[in-house]
Amino acid sequence: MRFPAPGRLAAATAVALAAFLAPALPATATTAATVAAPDIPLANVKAHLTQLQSIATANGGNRAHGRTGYKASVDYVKAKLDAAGFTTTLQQFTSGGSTGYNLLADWPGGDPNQVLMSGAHLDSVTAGPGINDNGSGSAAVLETALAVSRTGYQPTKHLRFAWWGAEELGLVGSKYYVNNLASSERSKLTGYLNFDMIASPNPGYFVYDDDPTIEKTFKDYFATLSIPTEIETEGDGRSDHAPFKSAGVPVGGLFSGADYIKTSAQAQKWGGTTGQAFDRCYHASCDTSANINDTALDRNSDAIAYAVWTLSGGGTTPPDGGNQYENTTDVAVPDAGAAVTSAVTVSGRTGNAPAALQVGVDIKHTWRGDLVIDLVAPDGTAYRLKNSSSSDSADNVLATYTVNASSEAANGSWKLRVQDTAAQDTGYIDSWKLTF
Ligand code: DTR
Ligand code: CA
Ligand code: ZN
Ligand code: ZN
Repeated sequence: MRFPAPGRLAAATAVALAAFLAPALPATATTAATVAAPDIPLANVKAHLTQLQSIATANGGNRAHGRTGYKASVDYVKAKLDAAGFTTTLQQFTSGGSTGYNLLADWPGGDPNQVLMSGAHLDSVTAGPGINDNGSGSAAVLETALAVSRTGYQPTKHLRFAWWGAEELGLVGSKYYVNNLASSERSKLTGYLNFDMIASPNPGYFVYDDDPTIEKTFKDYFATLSIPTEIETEGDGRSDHAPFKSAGVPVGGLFSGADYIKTSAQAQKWGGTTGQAFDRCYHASCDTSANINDTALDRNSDAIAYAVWTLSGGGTTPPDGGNQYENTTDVAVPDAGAAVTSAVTVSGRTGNAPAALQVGVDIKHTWRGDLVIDLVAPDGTAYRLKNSSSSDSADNVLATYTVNASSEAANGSWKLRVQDTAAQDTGYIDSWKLTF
């Protein structure tokens, strides 16, 4: 440091400076041919449905395109995904004079040239809250995505999840997405899995028969439960898989039935009521939280997870007790400029971070007194690791700081934030890591 930026001088504060950076033990992940899919907790899926019901109730009774209830639904789902370490994108479009939103969520990692997508439309009709149509699909896809994060799943393929807008107006959101996807990006899609109405109160177990591999994957799952399935025969074009199929993407999905009537033969194999619609509240105001069959919701949610894990091509999960998360990408620190950050995604852990979270920092920088360093937790809380100092003229910061992060959820995107507060000396973040 030669000329401190005005007002930047600060006395060093006492920060627990630990010993030297522990020798980095390579975090060897357990590599398996195929990692088993986790069970999707029904209670978690229903909790999302409860939230969507509350949102509808607070917004005129629906979650329809162009209404406040839809954007509130998007905000709810997005917040969950951001906190779980997904890279989310809101894609806007216009339909019927109103702004619509598609929500995309990418799970960092995997082969970018092989993308497996799973999706559900998040909008309801204006007549009601749309809890089965299609809160059920939306909640199950959300909880599957959260399970990917919770388990720290690192699939061979890249995973992308989607929540579509304005499906009820004619697949508007999904059509917009596919039509605006560059052909080079479209060709990377190895499959699109669609889930629209998967918890109908008088349920059937229908599997889309568009792509044979995807169809078999779902049928194999239901065979493990000894549940016979039928081919979804209401014809293509009835939901958001249609634009993907038209674009040549392999598609599949699950469906528990809408306004068609359950036959006696179907009631024989699935239970329920002969001569009654699979969902008597289809597109009606009674499509509320009470309009859900829990068994169908649970089975279909688990089937979604099974398909996502199976079709994402093997993968790894962190070793039991895996406790190190590192980012070794160099990040330049602008001289006397804005702060920069480097992130690590923590996943697969339960509960909060420890009271003695170890933060290993390796920054190459002349006159390290210029630097202010913070750890930023997934919820945005900043923990000061190092203050600037007008007297610390030594070079480089190679240290491990101990932070009491016990009030922070462990999973999510943690960031190291570094700012050079004085002119003339420069450097970069070489690497940093968290040890739980
Ligand atoms: N169009 C969907 C419901 C629906 C009706 N038939 C099928 C077949 C396959 C998937 C979905 C549907 C809706 O109203 O959102
Ligand atoms: Ca389950
Ligand atoms: Zn519908
Ligand atoms: Zn639907």
